Amino acid sequence: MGKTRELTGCRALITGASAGIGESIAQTLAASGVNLILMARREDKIKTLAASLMKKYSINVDTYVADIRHKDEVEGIAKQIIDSKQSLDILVNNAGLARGTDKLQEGNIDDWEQMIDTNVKGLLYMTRYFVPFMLQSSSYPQVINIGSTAGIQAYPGGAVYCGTKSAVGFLSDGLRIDTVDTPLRVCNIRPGLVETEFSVVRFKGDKDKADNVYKDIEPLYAQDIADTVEFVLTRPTHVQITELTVMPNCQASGTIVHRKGAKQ
Ligand code: 8X3
Repeated sequence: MGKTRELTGCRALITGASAGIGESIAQTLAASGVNLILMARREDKIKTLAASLMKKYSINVDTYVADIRHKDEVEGIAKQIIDSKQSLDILVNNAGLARGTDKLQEGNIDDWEQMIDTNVKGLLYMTRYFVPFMLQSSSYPQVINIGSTAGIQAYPGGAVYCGTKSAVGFLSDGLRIDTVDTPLRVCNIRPGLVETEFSVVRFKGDKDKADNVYKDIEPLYAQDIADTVEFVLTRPTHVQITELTVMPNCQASGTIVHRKGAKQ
């Protein structure tokens, strides 16, 4: 029987750490004594979060402002982190977004590019620039990619978002295959409906439309996904959870959701 993996003293990099699932993961890992590197576009948010986590948990937290769509920014940050000569044990590729619900044949190309550049290319840049360093610096490295139930089954108006999240699944599998002769563990966590800024971003600030997504249901909360991440990370090191789908109890698949008062 293997021992639960101890996280205290590990170092984790989280993208999209300024809010929602990323922020909850940062809070949860900090409470387990993990030193953090927070990456996001919003400097004020990650700086405030870092200050509060350092004070509350006596851990080290570094912050880097970056848009992972920009390869040079990711490369520059990787250089600084590698030069710091501290290990990197955990990479949480959490940054991602959905934009719009247009039919594919009428879709907004700028929206497509933003989703593909962040959810797929940004994740690839992070993987390319950080995984070799993790393999070299950590005894038990782990990559967690935040995918989605949208990557299992397409839904109306979600073709490109679903396509990007389906790509996250295959990129997770590909990385696991290409590093099978190393200690790296790779997990694709696929959340269903989680109430965060996700829908406000998708509907470009239209709060009413966003609220409708979670109307008459109890969705998941960001903390539920952070708890899942912690569960995956703390399995004994010979155990690799390759993918995990987490939905609220009212959801049965990407498209089947029971709303209070509705007839099935
Ligand atoms: C988010 C899940 O169903 O809102 O990745 O697309 S869904």
